[in-house]
Formats: sequence, C-alpha cells, structure tokens
Amino acid sequence: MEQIPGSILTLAAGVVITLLSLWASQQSHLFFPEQASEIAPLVDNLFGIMVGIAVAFFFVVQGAIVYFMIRYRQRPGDEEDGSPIRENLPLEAFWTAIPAIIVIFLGIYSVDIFQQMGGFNPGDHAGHAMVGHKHSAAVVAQAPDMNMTSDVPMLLAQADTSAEVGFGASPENVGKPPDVMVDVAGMQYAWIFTYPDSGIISGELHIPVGQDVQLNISAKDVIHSFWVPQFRLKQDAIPGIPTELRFKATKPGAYPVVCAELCGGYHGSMRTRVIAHTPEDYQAWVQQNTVANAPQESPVLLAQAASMTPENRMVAGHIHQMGITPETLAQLHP
Ligand SMILES: [Cu+2]
Repeated sequence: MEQIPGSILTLAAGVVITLLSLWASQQSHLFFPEQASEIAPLVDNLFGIMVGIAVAFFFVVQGAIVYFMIRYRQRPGDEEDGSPIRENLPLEAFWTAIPAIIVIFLGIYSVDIFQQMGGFNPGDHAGHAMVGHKHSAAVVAQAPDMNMTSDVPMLLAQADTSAEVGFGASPENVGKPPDVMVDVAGMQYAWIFTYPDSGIISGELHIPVGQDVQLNISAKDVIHSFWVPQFRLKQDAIPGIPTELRFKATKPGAYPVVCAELCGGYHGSMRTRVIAHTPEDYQAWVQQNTVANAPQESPVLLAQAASMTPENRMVAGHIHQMGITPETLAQLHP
C-alpha cells in the first residue's frame, strides 16, 4: 500500500467510480415502463443523469467511510485521542462548489426540457397557442351534490377561458392548433373524456399516434392528477383552474391512466386507460362512436356520474372496467 502514491489511488478510484456511474445512468431506464410519447426520452435522459450523479456520490461517500474505518482504525494498545483537526478552507470550498455546480447544471437542463415539452411560464401566454378554442371549464362550477340530471346542457357548457397551467404546444408547434382536442374532467372517482368536435363522451381516452393531442383538464370536486406513466406526463386537475396537457403519442397500445393525487376514499380505483390508435384506427373509432354516441343519448353517462351519491360514486371508477356503456345505463334509467 505504501509504495503506491495516494494521488494515483485517488485517480484510479475516480476512474472506476466514473465508469460505474456512467453504466448506472444507462441502466436507469430499467426502472421505467416503455416510452410511448415524444417527450418520454427527454425525461428519461434527465433521470438517467440524476441516477449517474447519485451513484457517483454514493460510492464517493460510502467509499470514504469504509476506507477511513479501515485505514484509521484503533490499533491494539493505542489509547491516544485522535489528532485535533478543525477547519480546512480549501476542502470546504471544494465540497461546496461541486454540489453547487451540479445543482445549477441540473436546474438549467430541467428547465430546458420543461420548455421543449411546452411548459407554460407562470402568467405568460407566449407558449400558448391562442387559436380561439374553448375549454369546458364551466364544469368546475358544478357542485357535486346538485341534481344534474335535468341540467346536462349546463354541465357541457363551454367557458371561454384558456389554461395558463400545464403544458402547451412544443416550440415547433407554437401557434398551430392541435390535431385532436379532448376535454378531460376528473371527478371522484372517474375520468370523463369529451370530444368537443364529435360530441363523443367516453370513459377511456382514445387518441391517434403521431398527432398533436391537447387535453383540457378540469376537476369537478377536488384536486386530481392525470398521469400516464408510459407518456412520462402528469398534470393536476384543479377545481376552478383549467389546465392543459399537449403531447404526441409515439407507439400504438393501451396504457394506464392513473389519478396521482390522493382524492378520497376510493382514490385507488380512479383508473382508466388511454388507447393510442394508428390514425386509421382512430378515425374508425370516431366514426363508430359518433353514431353510437349521438348527442341526445350521450349525456346519460355524465348525468349519471354527476348525480351520484357518495356510496355509488366509487362505482364510477369501475364503469369502464365492467364494460358498461352509455347505452346500458340508458336502459337502466327509464
Ligand atoms: Cu382522483
């Protein structure tokens, strides 16, 4: 040990730790489900870098502890106190500067990704395509205990407000209207998806792959959070504040939609699916449901959900799982 200079050993340890942390950051994708949206790789890269940094710190700190435990252990017969060392300015400056640089780098990098995702700056409309579309924010004003059965048109009323919270168009799409727009309403304990263009109302989100999809998200009662792990996207649904999520799916398939905000006793059952179709399949789905889900029948599902008692509200979360369609509900309600 004494023959090898300490600086060489430190250098060797540094090389080994660097290689290990690089390897770990490449493996970090194993923690995640598949990537199914355009921004998923960006988010995963940021996560990978953070994993790499954390692994490097782990080995530096734990390695130092183990090394010092062995190197400076108490020898038999040694009853002396340790040498009284205090203050080492260069060392303190070093261990302050390195984390500061890392934190600043991560801050700049994550803001860059946030902007590539189209994240809104607080109080700023610059990133938001003002194309004159309407959001269904009025649903927020409806108290859950109101009897909505006769007031369905109110529920569907459109308020002309634009979201200032969430993710809008990515930089290359600013100013362009989205290809598909869906109003998403979160309520205890279900998500309801309304397609303003076709009037379709659905318990599952259907979207085409490769097209710009905009979700106008609202909450009818308490805060919910719309989360699709495979898309690496999550946006809160906040009562009284319309939020937006704009994205492109890249892979056809069915992915879980999870409510990521503890919203009540049956929060855990507030799950549904997003189905990413190929554009042709999506058109077929729209065709099929525009016919099956004609405007005069479709509000049944919504009215049903809105006028629920607390006891059967939990059932709403299961409606899609049980395969209950608006038609079935219409039959149950003469
Ligand atoms: Cu919820």
